[in-house]
Amino acid sequence: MSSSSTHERTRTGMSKTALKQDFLDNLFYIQGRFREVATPHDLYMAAAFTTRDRLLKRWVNSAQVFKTSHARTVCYLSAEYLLGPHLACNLVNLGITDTARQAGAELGLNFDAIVEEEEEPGLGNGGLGRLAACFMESLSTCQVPAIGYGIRYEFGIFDQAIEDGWQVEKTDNWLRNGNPWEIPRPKICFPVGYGGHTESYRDEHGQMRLRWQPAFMINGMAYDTPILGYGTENVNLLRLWKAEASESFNFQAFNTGDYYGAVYSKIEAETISKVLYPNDEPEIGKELRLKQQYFFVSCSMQDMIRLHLNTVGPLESFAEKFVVQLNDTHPALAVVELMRLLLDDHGLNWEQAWDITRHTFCYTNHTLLPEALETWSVALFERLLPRHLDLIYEINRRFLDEVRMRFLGDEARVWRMSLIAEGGERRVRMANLAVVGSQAVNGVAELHSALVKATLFKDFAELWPERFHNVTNGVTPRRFMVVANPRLSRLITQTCGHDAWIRDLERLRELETHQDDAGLHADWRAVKLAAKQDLATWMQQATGIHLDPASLFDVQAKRFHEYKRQHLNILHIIRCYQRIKQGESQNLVPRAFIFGGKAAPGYFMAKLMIKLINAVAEVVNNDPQVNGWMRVAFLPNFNVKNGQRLYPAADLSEQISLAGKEASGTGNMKFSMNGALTIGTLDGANVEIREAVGAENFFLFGLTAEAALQQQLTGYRPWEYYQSDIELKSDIDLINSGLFSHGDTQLFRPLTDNLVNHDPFMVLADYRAYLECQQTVSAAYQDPERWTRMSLLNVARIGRFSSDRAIREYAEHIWKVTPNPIEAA
Ligand code: GL9
Repeated sequence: MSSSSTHERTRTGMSKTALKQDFLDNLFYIQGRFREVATPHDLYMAAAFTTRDRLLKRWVNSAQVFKTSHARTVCYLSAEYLLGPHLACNLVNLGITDTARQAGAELGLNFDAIVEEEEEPGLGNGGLGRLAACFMESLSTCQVPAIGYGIRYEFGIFDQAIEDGWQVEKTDNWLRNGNPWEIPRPKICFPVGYGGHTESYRDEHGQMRLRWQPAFMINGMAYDTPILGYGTENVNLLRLWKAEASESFNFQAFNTGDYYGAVYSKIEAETISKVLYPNDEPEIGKELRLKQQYFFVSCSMQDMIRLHLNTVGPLESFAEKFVVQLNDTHPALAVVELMRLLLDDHGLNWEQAWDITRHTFCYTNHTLLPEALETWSVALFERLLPRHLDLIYEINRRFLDEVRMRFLGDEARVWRMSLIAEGGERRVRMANLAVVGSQAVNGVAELHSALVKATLFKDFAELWPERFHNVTNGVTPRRFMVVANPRLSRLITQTCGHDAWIRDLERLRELETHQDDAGLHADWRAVKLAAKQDLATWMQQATGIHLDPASLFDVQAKRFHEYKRQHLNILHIIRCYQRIKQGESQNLVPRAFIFGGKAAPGYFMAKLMIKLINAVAEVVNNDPQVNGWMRVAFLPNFNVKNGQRLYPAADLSEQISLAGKEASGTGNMKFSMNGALTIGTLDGANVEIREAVGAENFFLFGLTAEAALQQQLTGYRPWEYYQSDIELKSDIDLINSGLFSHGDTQLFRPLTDNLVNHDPFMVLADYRAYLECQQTVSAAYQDPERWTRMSLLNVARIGRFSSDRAIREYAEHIWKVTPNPIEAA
């Protein structure tokens, strides 16, 4: 047998022998090491390459089939992908986790330690970026041809350290040790312009046309990461762009002797994909962010056009080949960029170009918070993207004519719907641009989508009711159940007698027939206890805090934001503390209160909440009088990897945002899938989770979105709650007393003053209901049989919240694409 065919066989073979052989080969030929001197990182790299070799074949095969079959393709445009570690998920999706574990054992390696070694690509802030990552995995699993486009940030979301109770941000240098999952494509590279001016000229037919003369150009180079589906040969592509200096530009400076100028322009070009912007920071003046958005959108649209011309041909059919999903407004410039490319570079006329553009895009809205709705100043646009501003004006002119015709004399409506906000500094409204340029607009949970139509886009929904949809979010059970919680997954498979639930999550419902099985209850509790022990061990080592696995693990893990109301949770903790101190512990159960989450570096209130949690933790954890009853712990650096430790160990999931503010939430789904019960408001997807799992298996409290709005309209007076509820008053006063701040009575004043005087998210209005609901939680936990049954039913009925279901809904109602199964090559 020739050596090349042997090589071929081992490199793609799924047998244990092949894995072992290939692992040692990769260790030697890629890392330049042998077993005895290899570092943990070397071992991880060898394992990653061994896994990658096995998915490349499927990937190349998929790409070939999609190319020749001219398959309709979904392009997902997202400024963020919060991917999480690849290795464990790729092994699961290849179906070789057990084989790999055995192969490792035979080589004397610790499989879990190797998996643990991977540094995750944190190319997103939170829910929105993680959703994009779940969707990419489900697109492959559901066999929908897709490309995810985004930015290859050199620095992802910062790493969070806790120092003296405060959040400290550290740069995330995730590429430092190399990234084995990506393949650089130096030949897939597009020029992107900025600045300059537009000029008119006469084309070959004597027609007057406009074109853009940018002041400077940079290049975007593609880095491809294969995204495997579960139990399918389909592999899709995540294509991330890295900014590089364009060489011709460099040379110009170089030739005139300006060496430093040439180098400087290179550095400046490369800053465009340097760093991910944290959320919840004022956009004002973030010129680099607009540059980033245009950068990746331009590369992506140029790439689609290249692919179309190479495969299908004439651009008239572009919208049949591609459907482009805009993940929030961050990529909304794609609408304008496609117009520019079709008009200026490819010679189409306005009607043709607009018809194609309008049928290409769809837009997902992820938030109603006014401060998160993007606008960019017209002045900045003019300076950076003058041609695009012209096009936006023209799109707006034609659009507003349509509005005027439909709603005669309603100039107030025209004013509200315009793509340009007038009065004060003129600004481009990216959300309005996204709606005007899309054939479909959706929210991310039923309540949110209804509010989108009734409030944010009311005028647009009146003009184009058929454009508005709902697709409730989902998460991938492969990562958040199979990989994160192998014990629970095994128990489910054993109980159901199959593992088909992993691909068809509705089949978890089969667990319902076992809901009263005492043996299963015992196993269910043992699985939860083991996960809690794992987390306790990890927390002890990471924070020095001891958690008792027998206590109720009460977890709130998500970004820090006032609307998510971590402070409501803290007020409850302080109430428990005071009750125990006063000898009123009869209705309590021992609890571990666990928090995780990052605050935007510039968001003072959110950072103060983190400090308050750690301050309360310090007092509570060092008070022997309460220690048998409660612990408070902050898990540092909540990211995908740490999330995977947290979800399986939670008994109680805190989803306590003010109703109407959380568009969907996705952590709520991850906790439920792992058997945690939810304490929550009627907000976002909580509403649908409660409907699915049954009201009797969900701890509901708080104002409805409607009641909250009503109360704010008629005048909400938080101080009245403060004055009339003595427990509430005493909890807030205890913070102000300096007990948690070594006598500093001022430290937390910004928080407490804001609560008492403004309380924009109605913490005080929901305080009493929250406390009462927490009492019903404690009572339920005291009955283990009942609790276990509730937990089991949460898992049994959570199937709807798989991202596979979400993707199928997008495919059918929004994208009009059908699955394209790939045969094994
Ligand atoms: C968010 C919403 O706030 C969440 O409720 C929603 O679940 C996700 C995904 O649809 O999108 N929108 C948003 O800007 N973020 C979300 O989590 N923020 C971050 O990603 C930090």
